[in-house]
Amino acid sequence: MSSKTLLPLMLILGICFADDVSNKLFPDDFMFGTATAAYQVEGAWNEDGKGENIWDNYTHAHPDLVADHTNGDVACDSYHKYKEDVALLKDLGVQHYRLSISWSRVAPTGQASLVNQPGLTYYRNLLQELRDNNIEPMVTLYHWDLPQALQDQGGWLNDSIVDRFGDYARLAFDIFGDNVQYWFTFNEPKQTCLLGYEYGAMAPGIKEPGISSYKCVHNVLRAHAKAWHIYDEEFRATQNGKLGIVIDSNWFEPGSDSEEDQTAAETKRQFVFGWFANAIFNGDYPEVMKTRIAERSAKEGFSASRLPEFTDEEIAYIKGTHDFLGVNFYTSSLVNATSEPAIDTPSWDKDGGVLEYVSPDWPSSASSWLKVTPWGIRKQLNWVSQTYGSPDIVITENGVSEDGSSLNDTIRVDYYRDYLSNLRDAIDDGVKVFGYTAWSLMDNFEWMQGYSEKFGLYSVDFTDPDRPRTPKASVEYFKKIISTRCLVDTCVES
Ligand code: GBH
Repeated sequence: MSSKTLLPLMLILGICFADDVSNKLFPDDFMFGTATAAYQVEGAWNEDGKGENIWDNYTHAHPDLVADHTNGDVACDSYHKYKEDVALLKDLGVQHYRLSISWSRVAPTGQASLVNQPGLTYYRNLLQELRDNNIEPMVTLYHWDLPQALQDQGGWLNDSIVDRFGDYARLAFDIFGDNVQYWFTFNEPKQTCLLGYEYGAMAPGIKEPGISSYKCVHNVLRAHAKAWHIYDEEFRATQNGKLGIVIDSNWFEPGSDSEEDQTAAETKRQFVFGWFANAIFNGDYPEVMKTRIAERSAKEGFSASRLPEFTDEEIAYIKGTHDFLGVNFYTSSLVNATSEPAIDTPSWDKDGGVLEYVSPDWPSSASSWLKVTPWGIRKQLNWVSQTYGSPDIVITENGVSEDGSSLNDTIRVDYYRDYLSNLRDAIDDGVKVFGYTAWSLMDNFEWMQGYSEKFGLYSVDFTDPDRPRTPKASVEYFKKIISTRCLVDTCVES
């Protein structure tokens, strides 16, 4: 093609695609980072005194349930390669790194008075290495890997776990807090309780729909509040950090403009996001959850609502237990009103009572659940901001999967560009979002999908005992975004 025909073509393509991307600079103090989680990257599952956790137990007992029959025994071997990981972060130029602490590595049975020194040393070293490289750690206390000994006592269904978690949080603040300014109690508690106790689709694999997931969340919220108060009363004055929770949700877009579908979408948002956020910001479960679950429980013949109640004292204790908010955002769904589900066996889905689906027009990824909907992050951020009084928000996870067939991961480059562009628009909308965390630094153990779905900026060779990391094309792009604070070739001041 001659340059005469090529140039207009490039201009047209440029207008169609590039112009949609924000050309506004990100604020100077905006934080870019990447994330991982302990069980997904560390490996060393039984080394140096680490205790067994529910993911060790579940994957060893049921290899058939994991897509490629793998587990996190070795994973990315970050337990031994953490200095290399920090070097990658340094090279990316990130402001922060989000990691999680493996509870059973620091307290093998879950009981904080029985610590495992090498486990404490590992995280102290990792946090120091980050500090030495000017990378701000964001630390999650619980990214799904409960000590098995606590699961054997009922896990999140046993009320005593609230104190166990509080003790563990205190230990973490005490030992690591001098190096941590951003704490998260729980990562995606919805997944802990729905996949773990409602659908039985993840560890610990309990399937008691409509009952145990509510009980699980009840204790998770109490445990979150306990950790926040411990931090507030015992550590804030000296450590001066912030503590929040990470909530995940799709953006729920009404399937039509009808009043019914708009209400249905809002109901779904409350059942997913409000379940946690309404409690933490306002002290209690959303009205629509309380009403619907009480009504359905009565019709099902329960003498009380399947949704547990907080006492007035608990409401006062839980309300306001946030210094900021972590939001994991990946994708969107459409929601329509539908006829009331039949009264038979209870479930969280029937309690919500709406119809959720995706548009066939939305581009796919390597994960069945993840459709590429960049516009959704702007809507989600605006909704969260408006619903919960304009909190400080950090996107704690956002990313997309591919199958690992090419290091030229254009799907990820486009995904980051388009989602970040919408995030930049949300800043103009007035949302106080101060950071963005790409999931993930590197390919890792993607839970029930094993190593088959790749979310990493870096590829990891899981057949090589050294687990070498290789940059994908998205590394160059993410570096450029971080160094220029700009998504396109040239940006304007905001
Ligand atoms: C996050 O979960 C997690 O925090 C992180 O650990 C994980 O690696 C990352 O996202 C990528 O998945 O297969 O249809 O049963 C995001 C929420 C919960 C979405 C589990 C996928 C399984 C849906 N994920 N869910 S399905």
